[in-house]
Amino acid sequence: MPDQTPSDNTPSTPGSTRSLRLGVAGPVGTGKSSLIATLCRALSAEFELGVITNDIYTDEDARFLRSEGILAEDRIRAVETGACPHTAIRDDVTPNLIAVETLEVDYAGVGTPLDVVLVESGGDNLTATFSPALVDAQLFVLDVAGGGDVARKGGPGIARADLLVVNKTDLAPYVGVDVEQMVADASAARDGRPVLALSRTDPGSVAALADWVRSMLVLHRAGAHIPTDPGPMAPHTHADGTSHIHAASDGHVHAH
Ligand SMILES: Nc1nc2c(ncn2[C@@H]2O[C@H](COP(=O)(O)OP(=O)(O)OP(=O)(O)O)[C@@H](O)[C@H]2O)c(=O)[nH]1
Ligand SMILES: [Mg+2]
Repeated sequence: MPDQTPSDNTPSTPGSTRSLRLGVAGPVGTGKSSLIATLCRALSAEFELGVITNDIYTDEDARFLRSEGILAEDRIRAVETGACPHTAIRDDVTPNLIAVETLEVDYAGVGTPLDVVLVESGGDNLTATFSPALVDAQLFVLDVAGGGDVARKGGPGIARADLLVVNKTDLAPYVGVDVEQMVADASAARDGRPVLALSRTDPGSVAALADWVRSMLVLHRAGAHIPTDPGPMAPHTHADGTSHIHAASDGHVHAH
């Protein structure tokens, strides 16, 4: 286990070979695992990749990704959070950080240091974002099936993730969503930060996603990307009746 000093997740310095740790967050079922599978398919010949999945009670996402057969099974590891997804990606990132570092150390040890580690959050609501202590950059994934107005609802992931993905655009005609309008609404909420309309069935959009990862890796390796915090989460209630109050400091109180 490497030293876990506070400086461990500071921006990489030029020449650093530490992997780019890339978070993928967003509401349940918006296509996070599928997006990771698509990215692995697009980039695995070019880069050494690893994946950490987060599920509350199972390793279902890791199983799905392994079943896709794109990466060696051992490159895909599951963290069973046992708690709300945002707890594991934001409030106490230790199990995830250990999983990422162990994966990195294991592959560096056999001479194939990882270039990118993708970390999938458990599906949550619009409020969950990664701590910059865990990932260098993060994508927030919405889908058209969640409704064209979701992009207008805001929240830290929509407003300030490094990339906002509007996923499953192939479904737009079936759910009556105007993708251009949804992207325009999202862009307006993001102050110029990038928005990508994506469908795994649209090769052009997949290529654009892969290009975004490549450019992020270049910035990371040059020490030119500073991980930023999309911001604290709003108080919110889960469907099972549990609620959480998050202070601006990110400390949070379990009210159930
Ligand atoms: N039509 C279409 N369906 C998609 C696309 N991407 C994902 N899906 C489907 O959307 C469903 C959910 O996809 P997942 O990748 O499991 O979503 P997720 O966000 O990882 O889900 P959780 O981890 O449970 O939150 C699956 O049935 C996918 O096949 C897409 O581009 N187009
Ligand atoms: Mg998933």
